[in-house]
Amino acid sequence: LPEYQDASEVGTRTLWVVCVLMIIASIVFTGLSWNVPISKRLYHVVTTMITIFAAMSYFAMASGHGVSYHHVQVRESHKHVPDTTHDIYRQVYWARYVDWSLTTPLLLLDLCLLAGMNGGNILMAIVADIIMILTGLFAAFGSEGTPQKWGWYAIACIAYLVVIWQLALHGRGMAMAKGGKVGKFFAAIGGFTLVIWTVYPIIWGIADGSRNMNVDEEIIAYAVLDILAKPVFGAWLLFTHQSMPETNIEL
Ligand code: RET
Repeated sequence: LPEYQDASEVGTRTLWVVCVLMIIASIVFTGLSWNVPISKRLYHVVTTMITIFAAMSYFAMASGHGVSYHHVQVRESHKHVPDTTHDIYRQVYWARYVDWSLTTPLLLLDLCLLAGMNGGNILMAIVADIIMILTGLFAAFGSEGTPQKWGWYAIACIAYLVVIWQLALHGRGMAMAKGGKVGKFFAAIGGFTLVIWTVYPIIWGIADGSRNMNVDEEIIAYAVLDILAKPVFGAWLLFTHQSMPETNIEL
């Protein structure tokens, strides 16, 4: 008999809770945007889109549509009868990758605009980020125990290093050049982003990579990260932007 590894009540309830939080954040950010003239709403528009995409993705995952079963491995059923095997299928929430492929470029856009980076560097950071998410998706559906699977993961990690490189080097440099206040704020929110984002590939390696985390634990870990990376990041950015005219942009 095959074994199915899937979310319990706890995992499903967590997905619904995050879905509701993302909707609330979208409403709050929309309200905040009404306090500023339409021509100055770029950060608000970008940040609100991020939580709207996340709400849709969490709705898909919670309602059972953004997920499919992936054949994980064939394992021997009994120690003493080595030729009886059974298949293991594990839920892979592919809707996450749809979400991330849209929202991580938008999160980066927020940071790039804040820093005042130029078009070329912004595009390189965003394209590297899309490569990171898509190769992460290939890794998630890669056949178990094949070198390709970790090969895709390695490519995704290299792409992630390109993203960090763009932001830490060019982003920080440009932000510092805009003046002490913007530079300090960019260093703080960029450092926060760096720490949160770096936990994603670690969770992936434990959950999807080496299967040392069950589906519920995986859902909870990503839930905490997603709340920090989207609503908390967004609120911090928008409130600081509103009280810091130096962060205004001509776009
Ligand atoms: C994957 C696996 C492959 C290796 C790497 C990854 C990085 C993912 C990141 C995700 C960030 C997501 C955010 C979501 C928003 O809420 C795809 C997990 C490097 C950095 C910020």
